[in-house]
Amino acid sequence: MRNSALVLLTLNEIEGLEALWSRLPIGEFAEVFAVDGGSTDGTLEFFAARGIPAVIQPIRGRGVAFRVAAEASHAERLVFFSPDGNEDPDDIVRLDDLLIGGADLAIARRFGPGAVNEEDGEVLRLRARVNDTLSRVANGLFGNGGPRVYDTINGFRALRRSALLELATTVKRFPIEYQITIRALQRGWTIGEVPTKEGARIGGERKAASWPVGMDHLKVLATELANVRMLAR
Ligand SMILES: Nc1nc2c(ncn2[C@@H]2O[C@H](COP(=O)(O)OP(=O)(O)O)[C@@H](O)[C@H]2O)c(=O)[nH]1
Ligand SMILES: [Mg+2]
Repeated sequence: MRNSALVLLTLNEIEGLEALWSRLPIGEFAEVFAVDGGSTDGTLEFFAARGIPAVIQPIRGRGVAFRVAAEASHAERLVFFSPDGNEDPDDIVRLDDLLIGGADLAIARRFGPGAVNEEDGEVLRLRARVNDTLSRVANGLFGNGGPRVYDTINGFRALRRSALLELATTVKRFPIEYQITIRALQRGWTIGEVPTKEGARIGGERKAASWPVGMDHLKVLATELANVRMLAR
């Protein structure tokens, strides 16, 4: 069995959970638990019925959830999975394998060769373009000319628990992943990516409204840049 934890991130995802549950590699992981942002749609009852512990966050937000997971787990590695339909359960084990193979951070990438994101085939692909631009900027500013990271933002990712703690992240909400990737790039960590096929949301509601979340990513970019300047002085 893997000395890793499969961490399920949920805020009202009952439809996705019901649809995906049989595809999750539960038996492979030493720990499986949920970090929940305050679900009221039966998500918590779903976990309870299956004996899956759910840690309820004191404050809402995915950034908080990442830190709560690191503190709740005893495993060496953490694989974060959000059961809303966007993420392909087949990639869960692949992400952990990248860490076992030596990567410090493993990301399921929705961009680059062999990958598919939710907006492929649409005309404007606005979200995809913003995502791609944010990734290019992060590589350019923090990558030190190292290998390109195609998807600096996707939440479907894995890293060692000690690494997450060491990064001392501060973001409370969505751009936690962007902060993690930027800090990993700055440190010259090995970042492995697996091409993924992003699926459509299965049910419930999206919590990441594009405009405010996009702005939050820019704020993270600004704070991380300011940190670099401060350290350089
Ligand atoms: N634990 C936890 N999960 C959250 C929170 N907010 C959103 N999520 C989960 O994070 C995943 C991604 O959220 P979503 O709204 O689909 O964002 P998008 O995929 O970027 O559009 C879903 O599984 C949500 O249920 C939160 O505050 N806490
Ligand atoms: Mg989603």
